[in-house]
Amino acid sequence: MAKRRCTKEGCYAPGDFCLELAGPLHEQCQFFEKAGTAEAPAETAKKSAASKSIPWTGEWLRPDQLDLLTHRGTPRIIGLIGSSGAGKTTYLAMLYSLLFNGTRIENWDFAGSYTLDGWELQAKTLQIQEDGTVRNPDATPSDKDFYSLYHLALRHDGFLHDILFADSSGEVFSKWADNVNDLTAENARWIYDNAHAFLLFVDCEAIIEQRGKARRDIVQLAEQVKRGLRGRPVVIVWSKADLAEQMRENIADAIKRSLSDIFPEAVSLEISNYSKSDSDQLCHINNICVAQTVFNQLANPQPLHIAPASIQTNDFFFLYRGSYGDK
Ligand SMILES: Nc1nc2c(ncn2[C@@H]2O[C@H](COP(=O)(O)OP(=O)(O)OP(=O)(O)O)[C@@H](O)[C@H]2O)c(=O)[nH]1
Ligand SMILES: [Mg+2]
Repeated sequence: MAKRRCTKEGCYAPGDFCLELAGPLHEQCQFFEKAGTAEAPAETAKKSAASKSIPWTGEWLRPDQLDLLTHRGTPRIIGLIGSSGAGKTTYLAMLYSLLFNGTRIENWDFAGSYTLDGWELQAKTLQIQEDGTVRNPDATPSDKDFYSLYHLALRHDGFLHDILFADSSGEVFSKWADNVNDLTAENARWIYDNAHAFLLFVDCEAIIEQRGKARRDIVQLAEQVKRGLRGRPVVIVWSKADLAEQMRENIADAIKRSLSDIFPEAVSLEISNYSKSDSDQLCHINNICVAQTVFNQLANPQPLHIAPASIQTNDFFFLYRGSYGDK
């Protein structure tokens, strides 16, 4: 049977991203050729039965597909937030590559994924090409209705946990940071409203190149994330930390101070996707540590420290503060 292929010039879907839709959803593209796929009726019937019984394709999930998971519990969503080019998608590609190569996340055992094709597609970009270079993932599309949720089923303390990493374009999140009601930032709003935890990416390279502007952008984004956080955990991820030494000390310190004022309890970790040795701290250890930290925080939520509002009443029942108050 002839292999289905794309008619758009220069597009190699399904072997690569769909050029038209700038993603892996080539089946939905008008250029993706259906010709040459004539199948025996029995084969077609078998496939259509399969497509009804298997409602997923292995590609990234969208919010409207989450009922795939909700029948067995509430999936936990981790939102990746950071400026454009901060290394969010590369982080996911590296995380999957490490897991695929047998690295374990302590206490969190891989138990499957509905989005293996999506993970593979990104991880493939990190494989070394014949000329010794790596391609790196393409920029995540910035249209307001583009979603890419990467699924991992993990076994922790005897229970199955469904985790979804919500990736998005940094461009969209920058618009959201300027104006949370921006009509073109719908997906950023969905991620912010629905995520159970966040990875906030701080791009060392942007700090080297843009200095004060990068600081303002990072602080503005962080303050916007803080505004409606409702106690949800945030892990601060200093990405491209292989370049960290080139950051101006005063700017890096100012950013660290601002972030620790905004998120006093957040864990900060430095990561890099460029390893220097076989068990590189920034690459092999810290990339896994980011995932482990946020998973642990999701599994053991911290109590909210909310001060009780002062009650204006003369009723002794409401005014009672426990026996310590008597001393
Ligand atoms: N020096 C260095 N560069 C990196 C590293 N990781 C990624 N990069 C570079 O950063 C670029 C952008 O990375 P992406 O993962 O696409 O960034 P992103 O945050 O997903 O970007 P958007 O999708 O546009 O929001 C890559 O193409 C690489 O060139 C790293 O660890 N070190
Ligand atoms: Mg991206």
